[in-house]
Amino acid sequence: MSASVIDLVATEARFGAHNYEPIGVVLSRGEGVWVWDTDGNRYLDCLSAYSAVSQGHCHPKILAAMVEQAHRLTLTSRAFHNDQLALFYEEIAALTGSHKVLPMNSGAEAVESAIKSVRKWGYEVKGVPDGQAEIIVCANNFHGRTLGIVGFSTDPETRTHFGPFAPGFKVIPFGDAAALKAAITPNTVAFLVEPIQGEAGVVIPPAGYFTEVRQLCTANNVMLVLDEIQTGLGRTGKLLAEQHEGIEADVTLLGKALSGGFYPVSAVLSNNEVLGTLRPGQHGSTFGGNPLACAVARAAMRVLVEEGMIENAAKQGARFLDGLKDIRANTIREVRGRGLMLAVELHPEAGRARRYCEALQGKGILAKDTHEHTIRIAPPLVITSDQVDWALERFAAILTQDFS
Ligand code: IF1
Repeated sequence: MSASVIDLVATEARFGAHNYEPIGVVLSRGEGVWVWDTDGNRYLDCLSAYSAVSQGHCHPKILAAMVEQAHRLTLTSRAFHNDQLALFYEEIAALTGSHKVLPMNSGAEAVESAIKSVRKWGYEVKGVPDGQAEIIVCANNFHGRTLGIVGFSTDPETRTHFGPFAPGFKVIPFGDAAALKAAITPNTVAFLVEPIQGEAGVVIPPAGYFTEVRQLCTANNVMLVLDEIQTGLGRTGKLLAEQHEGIEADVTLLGKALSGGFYPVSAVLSNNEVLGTLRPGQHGSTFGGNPLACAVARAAMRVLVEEGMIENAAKQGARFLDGLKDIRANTIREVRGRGLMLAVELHPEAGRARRYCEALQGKGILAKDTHEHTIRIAPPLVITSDQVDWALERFAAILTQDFS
C-alpha cells in the first residue's frame, strides 16, 4: 500500500468505531464486476457488497435514473405524496406478485417492520391475546444488527452485552421441520427464516424442508416470513429463492440489490392482510419510499430483468460451482452454493479463511471469509463465463496452497 493509502487506513482506525476489520485494500472505483484500489490495482469483486451490487458496480442505467431524479426531487417525507412511489409499488408488485408493499431503507428495518406487522396481525386478525405473540426463528440466523433482531441471534459475537432483549422469540434448528411443528403454539404469529442462511456460511436446507414449512404454517395460521434480503432478486439464479422450493411466502423481505448498491432501499412485501393492519401513525420512516429511492429501485429492478441477470446468475453460478468442485485440494472440506451465492468451506487444519482471502487479493480477487473457515463467493450477477474461468484459475492456485 502506498503512503497516502496507509494514511487513510490509519485515519479510519483513529476516528472510526472499530466494528469492522476490513481486508487491507482501499477501493476508489468500480465498474461491473471490477473494482480498483487507490493504487490502480484491479480486482474481481466476489462479495458484491454482500450481494447489494448484484447489478454490477455503477450500473449506467441505475446511475442515470439516480442522477435524473436527484436533479428533480429527492425527499418529500410521507407527509405528502411523491410521483415515484406509486410507480415503484406497481413495478415491485408486478415483479414479485405481491399485493402490498411497505418501503423502508435498510434490511434490518425491513425485518423490524415485518416483526411489528406480523405481531399486529396476530393480535388483530388471528386473535392472539395482547402481549403473547410468539415468533419462531432459526439458530444461526442473520437478520441484521438492530436490538430487536440481535436479541434473537444465537451468535454470541452478535448479541453479547447488548441486552436486555425483547421477549417473544423462540429459536429452533434450521432445516428441521419437525422442530417447527413442535414449536408452534396457538400464540405463534410467524416463522421468520432465510431461504439459505448467508452469514451462517451459505447453508442450504434439505430438499423438501420448505414444502413442509409451508404446510405447517398454513395449517396453523402462522405467517411464513422469508428474509430474501440476501437471496432475493436473482442472487440464487431465480428472482426469489422461494421459487427453488416451489412455495410462496406470506411476507417477503427485500433489500440490498433492490437499489443495485446505489442507495439503501428495502421493502416488506405481503400477499395477504398482514400489512393491512398498519394504520396511519403506527409505522413509518423519514426516508422510506422517498422519490430518489423509488427511482433508483425501479431502475435496479428493470435492468435485473431486461439484461437477463437472473438467468445469468443461474448459468454462471452452475459454472462456478462445477469449477470449484473440480479443484483438487486437500484444503477444501465442502463446496456449496445456489446460483451466484457460493461458499468454499475449508478444513479446520487448512488455516483461517481470512488468510486465503488475503492471498486471493494478491491475485486480483476480493472475497470475504465467514466463521473462520468459510470463503464466501458472490460476484455481481453480470459476470461472464470468461470471468468465471479467470476467477477459477486463481481460486485453484490459492486453494492448493497451505496457509495453516
Ligand atoms: C454487515 C452477513 C451478509 C442479511 C439478511 C438482513 C440483513 C442482512 C439475510 C440486514 C445483512 C449483511 C450485513 C453486513 C454483513 C452481511 C452479511 F455476513 F452478516 F451475513 F450479507 F452475508 N437479512 N447482511 O444478510 O441488512 O440492515 O445490513 O441492510 O456488515 O453487518 P442491513
